[in-house]
Amino acid sequence: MTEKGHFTRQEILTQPEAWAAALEVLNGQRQAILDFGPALGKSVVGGGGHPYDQIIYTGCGSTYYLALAAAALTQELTGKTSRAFPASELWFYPQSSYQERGGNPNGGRTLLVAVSRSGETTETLRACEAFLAEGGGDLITLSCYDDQPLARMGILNLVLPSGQEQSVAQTRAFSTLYLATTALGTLWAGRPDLFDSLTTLPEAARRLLGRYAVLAAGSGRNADFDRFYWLGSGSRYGLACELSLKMKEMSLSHSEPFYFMEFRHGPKSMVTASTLILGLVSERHLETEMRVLEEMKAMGATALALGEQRGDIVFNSHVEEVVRNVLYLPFGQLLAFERSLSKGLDPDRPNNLDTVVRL
Ligand code: F1P
Repeated sequence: MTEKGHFTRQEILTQPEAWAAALEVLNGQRQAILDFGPALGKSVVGGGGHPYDQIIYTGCGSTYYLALAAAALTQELTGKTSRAFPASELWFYPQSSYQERGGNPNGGRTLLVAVSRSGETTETLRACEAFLAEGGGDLITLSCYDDQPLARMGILNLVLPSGQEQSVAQTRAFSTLYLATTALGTLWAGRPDLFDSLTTLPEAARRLLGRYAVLAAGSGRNADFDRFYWLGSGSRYGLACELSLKMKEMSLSHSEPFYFMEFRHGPKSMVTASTLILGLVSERHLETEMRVLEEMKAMGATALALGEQRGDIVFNSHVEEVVRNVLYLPFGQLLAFERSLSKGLDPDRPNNLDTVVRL
């Protein structure tokens, strides 16, 4: 029998190598990705030559949160309207996302990007099937297994085997797939310089994992904490959702995500001396976000800020703000992992969960 958390630990710690391998795959697919060029207002593949109206990202659970983060980032990078829906919502309510009134008579104007670690989650497959049957537009898939159905459904299927995992809760798969959506955004934005800068992120993550492992263990194992709040705005909100889910799944703790400033509009009533707040702070709104954390500390909470230059977990990546988000993930994953172990749980096997949800 393997020790508790054996796989999750390994998957968290090998993220730098997984990211580097994924970036190589994506670099090899650079032209195929550029061919979609939605930011340039053209669809040269499949879509009849007209521009896409929107990009939709979809997934389930972790990969839905990934979709949220990716959509915000893609719109920020490219200016193209980008949204995220859970795959089940896309499947059940196409009229709320891509379906035009009276069908899609002129061919779809949506570029759908479906993300799934396994490539076999039923809701994601059904959403994609319905989208294609409806003529909703073009489909790109992002997954980790080339022998699963999703990897055969798109007009472009990007497979990143370095994200594959043994654990139920996603860590390495999530960050690797998320980094891939960041890479797509840089290329569609016509920013090859930003794409190239992504290759420095694995080393930055290696440094972070080394430098902050002790802080993650100390905070994660602190039994005084009984509630966790993850604050992140813009493209960081989806990541706050994912890290909060990690805390729930792995450690069965009370954990919730919020847009940074929204926390002050009600949720802060939950703050006590046993609260740990994790702030995914930006550079752009650093002062305002730091003030929120200070205010919560004055109410008795403990707060940790994660950010590029100032805070408790400092990236020092020197990569442009818009593409460095993936660095927020490793510390939060470690925190959840450590709390799980300290409660005697097995992070590899969260309660009631399966690796793949099938209907
Ligand atoms: C997503 C998913 C999550 C779940 C768990 C396992 O699957 O099922 O919904 O929370 O983390 O993965 P996938 O479509 O990304 O394989």
